[in-house]
Amino acid sequence: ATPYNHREIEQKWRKKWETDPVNVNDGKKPKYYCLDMFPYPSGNGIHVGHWRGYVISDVWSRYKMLQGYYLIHPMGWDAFGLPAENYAIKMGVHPAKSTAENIANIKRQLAEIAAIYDWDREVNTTDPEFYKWTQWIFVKMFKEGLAYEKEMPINWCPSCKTGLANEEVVNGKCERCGEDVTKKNLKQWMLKITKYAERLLADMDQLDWPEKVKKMQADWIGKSYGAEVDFQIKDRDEKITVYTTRPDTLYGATFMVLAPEHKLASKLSTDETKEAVEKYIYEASMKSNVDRLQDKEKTGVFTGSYAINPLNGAKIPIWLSDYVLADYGTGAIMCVPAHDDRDFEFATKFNIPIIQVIAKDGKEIENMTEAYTEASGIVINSGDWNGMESSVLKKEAPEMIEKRGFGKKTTNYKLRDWVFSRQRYWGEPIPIIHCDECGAVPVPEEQLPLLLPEVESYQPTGTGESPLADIEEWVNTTCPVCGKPAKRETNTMPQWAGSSWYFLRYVDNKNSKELVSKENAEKYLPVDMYIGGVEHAVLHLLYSRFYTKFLYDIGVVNFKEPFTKLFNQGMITGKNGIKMSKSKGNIVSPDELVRDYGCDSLRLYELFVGPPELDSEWDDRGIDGVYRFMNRFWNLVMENKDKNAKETKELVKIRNKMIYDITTRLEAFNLNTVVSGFMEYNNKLIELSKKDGIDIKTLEVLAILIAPFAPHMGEEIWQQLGHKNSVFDNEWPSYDEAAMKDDEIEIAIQINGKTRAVIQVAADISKEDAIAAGKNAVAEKLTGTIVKEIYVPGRIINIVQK
Ligand code: ANZ
Ligand code: ZN
Repeated sequence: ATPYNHREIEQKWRKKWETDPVNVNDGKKPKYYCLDMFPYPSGNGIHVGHWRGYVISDVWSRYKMLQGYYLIHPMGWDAFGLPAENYAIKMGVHPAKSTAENIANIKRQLAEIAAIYDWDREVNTTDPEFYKWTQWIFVKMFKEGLAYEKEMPINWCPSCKTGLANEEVVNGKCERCGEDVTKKNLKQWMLKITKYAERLLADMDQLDWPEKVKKMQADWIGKSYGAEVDFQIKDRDEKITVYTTRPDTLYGATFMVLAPEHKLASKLSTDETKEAVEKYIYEASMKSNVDRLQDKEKTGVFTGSYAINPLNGAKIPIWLSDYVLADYGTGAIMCVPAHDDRDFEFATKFNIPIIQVIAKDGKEIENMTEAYTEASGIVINSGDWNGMESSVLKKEAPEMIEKRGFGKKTTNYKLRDWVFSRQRYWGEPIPIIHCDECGAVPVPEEQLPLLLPEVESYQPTGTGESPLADIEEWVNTTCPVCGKPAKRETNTMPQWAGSSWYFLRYVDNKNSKELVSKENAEKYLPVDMYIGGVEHAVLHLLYSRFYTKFLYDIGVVNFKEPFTKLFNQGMITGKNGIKMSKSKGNIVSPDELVRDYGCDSLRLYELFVGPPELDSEWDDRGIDGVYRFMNRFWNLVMENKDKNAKETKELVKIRNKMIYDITTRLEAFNLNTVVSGFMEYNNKLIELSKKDGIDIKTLEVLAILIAPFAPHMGEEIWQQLGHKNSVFDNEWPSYDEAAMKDDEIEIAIQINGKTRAVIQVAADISKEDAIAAGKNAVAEKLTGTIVKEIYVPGRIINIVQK
């Protein structure tokens, strides 16, 4: 028989698919939209790690095609952003040029995966025909009051010289470059994502997403229930309102802390404290939020003023400390050191009394060495609340406080509005014109796209203005409302702007009149399956949901959630779990592997390396095993295709079992075990083939089952079996559970030659399994030492004991 020649076979089918696409829309099939997170076209190209996600989504797509769907499986480019710009600065190449080159290169690399992308649908976020709609959405948001300008201290990356969204600050560092993030006071464009906080939280119920990601989003949105409580300031007219999730601990409040930015912060100082208070306020203004919340020693300053606990009239000192954030809750807290770790630390450091108000079994702790933070316990030292269960009181207290007139029940969200301006060149210009008379006026919709102009220097200025500010003839314009001289906004949008809605554009990418037509949106959206890395859990995945909800609200789409199902693949790492990167020099390129083993083998190996949701270490040598399997698989088909073997009962059984195993593992996304399943069944079939040969039906099923995983192999053996059409014209095979059942036989279990039991076992049971089952059946009679075990296959087990 002809040996397996991956190069010849793969080239042949690649050509054939070009002229004869297998994914056709006949207008009758239901659609299935399987989406990859689109790549950033970096100069490094793609490595075996990137392949993994693309292979997973392609396997899933082809499986859906075999189930009778018309596939939407597009690809595009998330091409605005810092890396291209940084490259431009270094090399003096226009970002548009380097981006185009990188795209061409990656497109060539992607072709090697043989993924069934529909390149007719391609989008590129830097294409004016695309970003016209990115700007259009912004204008719509502006008109709806969701895009607004605000001057405030924002996260600032001194290295990238731009402002950042909260989501882009990871452990106090810039998500892009790793530099420590500082603060800068800037006038910013903001998107009011907070208006959607409740919906973003509630609608997660509908999503078939990994629980981990849902939890990350829920935590980021951070809804909490509690109360606002008013404390009178002693000897003054003003009150301070605090936000607390633990109103049940109100009797234990022994001090109060205000954020240094609180509007009363400096007013509360006295002659003696004034200097220290001012100094403290200034120092806090220089730190970022993350810095302030990180675990390090608490700092603070006493203001000199006191507040009155509204419940018991106790006089408690008011402090300032930067562990209280200005923009959360009310920017002021009541502090209960006995039951909150941060307050405990603070009280211990500054010698403030600690009053326990919740106790396990009602027993007060003599010398507290740490806060008692458990959610349950008996209330003590709390007047008429004494004796209550604290978890009950926690729920009831907000209402009680509201009734008694010194506060109210509230909920809070951690989510903040989205800082949307970037002081960089390579992004979508924000389509706003500033007019002295009319204020901020949007560029009229019919004038979009507002093109990104050419500049002489891409260098970020670091002044808080983007390089666009230097182009006078661009900046100076006229006001679309009053016609007087006006100036263009010079900030650009963040990297996330285009990726927040690109998936909508794929289904109508040439539409010059609408972002997406109603008809296409209804027919092809939303995304059924989204596949990508988990690193975007609170960035891209949250922003996309927000954009989709907004577009739903203004009637552009008729669904509220963009991605029905989400799968996050784990990373492929180098040796010892180290991330693949150019700087570490451990990048494995797919090129030689494809050349030596073929695309199909590499696809299988990408799945075989480990459970797809986990990180897996790459080892080139493993692909040998997969390649051997491919050869054996090929040979099995070649040796049997012309034999016309009979379809025996055994073959029917193994075929059904195989369909069952492959299908259920695939449905469960256990893709590595799908590959090992192929290997096992291949071995079994090779055994059977020696006996009776393999019938055509079983060989055909093999071709169809392997097709989503190794599409060239699938097509070739389908053709070798005498078919003229594509293997993908088939339906995914179904299994017959009745036919899967093993035949059972009876085996007599003897001890010293005497039958003691009869057991039912599978007809093809192994010797070891049979003896184990037999011993188990007569266990209580095996009291001596076993000296011998005799197995008469399929009939008797005789155990000899002394
Ligand atoms: C009293 C108390 C007693 C508190 C206790 C906790 C435990 P989440 O769940 O995150 O919403 N807090 C309120 N506003 C704050 C701010 N701007 N900066 C820092 N901390 C703030 O947490 C709410 C709790 O965090 C509130 O409840 C408040 O401390 C604190 F045994 O009030 B608590
Ligand atoms: Zn005007």
